[in-house]
Amino acid sequence: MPPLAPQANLAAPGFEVPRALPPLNIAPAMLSDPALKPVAAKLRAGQRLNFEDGLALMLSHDLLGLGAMAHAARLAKNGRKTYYVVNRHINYSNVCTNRCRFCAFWRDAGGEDAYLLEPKQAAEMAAEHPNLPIAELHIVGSCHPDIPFSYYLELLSALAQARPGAALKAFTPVEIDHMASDAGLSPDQALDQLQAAGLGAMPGGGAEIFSPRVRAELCPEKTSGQRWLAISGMAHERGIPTNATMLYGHIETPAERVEHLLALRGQQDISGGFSAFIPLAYHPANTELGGSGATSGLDDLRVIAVSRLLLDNLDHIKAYWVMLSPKLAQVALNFGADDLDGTIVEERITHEAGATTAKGMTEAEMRGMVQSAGLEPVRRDAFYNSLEPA
Ligand code: V47
Repeated sequence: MPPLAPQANLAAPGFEVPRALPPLNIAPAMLSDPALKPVAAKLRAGQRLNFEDGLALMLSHDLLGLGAMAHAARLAKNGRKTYYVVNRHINYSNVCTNRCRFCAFWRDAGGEDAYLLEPKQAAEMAAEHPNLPIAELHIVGSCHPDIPFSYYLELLSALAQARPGAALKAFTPVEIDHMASDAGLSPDQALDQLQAAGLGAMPGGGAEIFSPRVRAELCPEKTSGQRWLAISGMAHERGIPTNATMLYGHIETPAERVEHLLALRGQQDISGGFSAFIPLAYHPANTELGGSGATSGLDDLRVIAVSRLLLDNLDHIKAYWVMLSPKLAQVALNFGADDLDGTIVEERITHEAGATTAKGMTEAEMRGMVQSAGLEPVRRDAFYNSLEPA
């Protein structure tokens, strides 16, 4: 199946689409899988990879070969800089009508531990730890069946007041789609109002895998892949940067992964506002879908490496330590990733699904992970501005 066609959005004047990768210096001797050699030749020539190249990468077991190519791409994009953000996650509600089969976070309205935070309660959480230099509030919830649109505006205003120094990175394209349609607004109209209330950036959740086959099986109620891309493009048009994700390690095929990555690349060619890509490793505990266990370390590193190579027009690839474990996330910094995400304080979505990692990390721990990998830690804000002293 060909990649999904990206949605045609107006050019996003606030963003410059990052240039494709420069020619990379990859010695043929680094590769043991013959299928990687033609891909490496294209990378050496500075050519863009296509679907067949992506599939060869995604099927390869030559982890060191993949890592060598992806690390060269990472060094070309970001040098040894390795980003992290002092942030806090706040999940305003877990009541969700989508009932995705891979998700352990959602509850039905009225369920035992269903909750909805009042804007005031969320603001109190944001104001905790006043001495932490929190640069970003990561706000994600659910598709709640009966929240008025005014709630989301009040939530943003309350958070902005409680933590004026922090950017509000809030609401996935799926949540925007849901809240807009409930309120009888178009996503464009909803984004305008949210931006006026303080929305500064958007997280990349809800993308899952764009394949209609997989969505029909795992999350038939959810916003389609095409709409997810289109709403991301609408945010970019307004100068709101967003992230992109891919949930992998469930029922998707290698080809569906590659199609997903190429659809993101196509959208980025048009609207240019994706800041970072975050592969999300499926955690099966407490989900309806279930599954035999966690993703393998080889697959985690392969997805990071292939993402770095295919997404030549995105600047940053995150190794999300919550899902990968800090140890593997540190290794991933040599397999294409240049960002560890954040300090988080309290992660809930992956922990409901069985994550055994800590719920948050200190800045010192994050810097230590980077430094002991021989790389250069850079504290950033939500927009990848460096917050280090010059
Ligand atoms: O949207 C749900 C995924 C996402 C499971 O943009 C699961 O900076 C694994 O999007 N196993 C939320 N994943 C996390 C997310 C995110 C995280 C960190 C940074 C950013 C960013 C975004 O987690 C959901 C869904 O795609 N998810 N259930 C599960 N069982």
